Amino acid sequence: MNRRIRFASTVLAVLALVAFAGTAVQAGDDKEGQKDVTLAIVGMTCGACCTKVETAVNELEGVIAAKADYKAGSATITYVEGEITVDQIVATINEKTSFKASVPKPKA
Ligand code: 9UX
Repeated sequence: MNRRIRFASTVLAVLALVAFAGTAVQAGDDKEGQKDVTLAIVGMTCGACCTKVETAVNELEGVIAAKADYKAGSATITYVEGEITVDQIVATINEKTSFKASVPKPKA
């Protein structure tokens, strides 16, 4: 009986640890060094324009996701800080596409 209770509590402790570790890793993946930036993009007029911008940016090391919006004239890019800079992303759009990207104005 005693052995059985000890075994059961060990199993519970291991399960709790695994669950906790899993949560910690997920939170780290979501947050550590990851940032979003919304750039102003001039010249996009259709969905294919958006795809051109997204494709150019997604090819970069350190970029996790890119979503352009031609109606808003912007693109939101998720990137890893330390792997790429916002200036490098802007430069890539300006060099690899026919659209004009610029860094957003700093918040007041
Ligand atoms: Mo079509 Mo968007 O040429 O430029 S991709 S309007």
